[in-house]
Amino acid sequence: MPEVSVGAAHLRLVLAMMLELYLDLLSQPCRAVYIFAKKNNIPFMMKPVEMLKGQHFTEEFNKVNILRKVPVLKDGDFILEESTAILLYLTRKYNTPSYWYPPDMKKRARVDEYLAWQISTIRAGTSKILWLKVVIPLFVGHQVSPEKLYEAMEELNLAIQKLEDKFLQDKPFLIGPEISLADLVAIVELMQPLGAGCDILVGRPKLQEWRKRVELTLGKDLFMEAHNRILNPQELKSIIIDPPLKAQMKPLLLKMLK
Ligand SMILES: N[C@@H](CCC(=O)N[C@@H](CS)C(=O)NCC(=O)O)C(=O)O
Repeated sequence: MPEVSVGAAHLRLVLAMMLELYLDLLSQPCRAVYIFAKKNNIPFMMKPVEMLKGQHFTEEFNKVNILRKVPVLKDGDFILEESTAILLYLTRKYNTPSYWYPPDMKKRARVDEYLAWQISTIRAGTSKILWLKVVIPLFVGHQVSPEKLYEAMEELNLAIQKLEDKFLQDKPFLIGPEISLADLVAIVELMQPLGAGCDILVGRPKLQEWRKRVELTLGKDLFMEAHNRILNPQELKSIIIDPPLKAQMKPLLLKMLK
């Protein structure tokens, strides 16, 4: 009997000390954190937060992150937001292989450069396509005009061209011969428009080869597991948006579409 209670107490302690990751795998930064933790065998407890069901607006989640965004890492009483900060924290805490964030000052600076650059370019663009084609229609009840979509695609294409010309060039990965955080953060973004049925790498053989290399290096099974939901447009289109969230967002989105 005592053994059982010691075991249970130990289990409670282990669970209480376990890293928690609040994630919605429809979100690109969440997928980057998820893939990184899994690929590096970092033990964590998954705390799913379904944004389209408004779970990021609950009181419970507000206690974790007043910014009401995912991903969030909770390590004991330490709470961290922002996917890139989370990825860097995990590389340091778990001493992950150095190729993710190379110690060489200039290579590291290149990873930093990509992580900073992508926020207002690739990330902004890929999110827009999925929102315009799939998410906004779920909220407002009709399709978005083709002109809006065209504009968003043009903007994203410019960013992708820069990704190829400035970052990838003729290298196997964005920073050099090995995968790094830059590739992980880039690939999850470029997968996002696929959820809307748009393969934005069509006609870009160099980036297509790079995508295959990154997928293989991360592991096909893990990659597919993380992207399972986003690659299922039918499921996405049938999601029922949380009614209060819909009421709150619809007027804002309609205004944005004008
Ligand atoms: N820069 C942040 C972005 C976080 C973010 O925008 N998360 C989105 C999901 S991709 C979110 O939680 N959106 C909910 C909302 O804005 O209401 C990061 O990289 O972690």
